[in-house]
Amino acid sequence: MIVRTLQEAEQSARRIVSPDGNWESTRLLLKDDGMGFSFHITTIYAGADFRMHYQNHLESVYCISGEGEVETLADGRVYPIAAGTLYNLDQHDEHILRARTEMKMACVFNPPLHGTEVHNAEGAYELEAAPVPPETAQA
Ligand code: 9YT
Repeated sequence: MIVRTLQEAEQSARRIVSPDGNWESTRLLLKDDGMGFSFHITTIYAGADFRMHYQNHLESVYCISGEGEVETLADGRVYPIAAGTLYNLDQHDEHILRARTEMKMACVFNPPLHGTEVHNAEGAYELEAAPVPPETAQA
């Protein structure tokens, strides 16, 4: 069994701060855990407004707290986000995420992330990113 706490993981290299200043994410489960998905607690900072396009991954995002919206670029639909909302990028949907307040999200990625990924110019994660630093493996 694998047991971790967010509090401990936040103090380790599992916590990734996005260079674009829009979000940070603590990756509680990663590829090397062997679950077939990764699981993250992500904070989207208030006022963030940015585009993503996960061409290589499927993602489910559950809002724990905060308020915002997500827009799918293919059809221009805008979906409000509040505590309890789950959105799923089942079509590798290109989208814009807007945070009216800080939002806490639980995110699941398939295939799982390695751990150190940040968005590339397309708003995607490369499929083969750098492996997790050894010190995180024990966290
Ligand atoms: C909601 C979302 O996709 N935010 C970007 C960060 C991502 N969830 C991650 O890497 O944990």
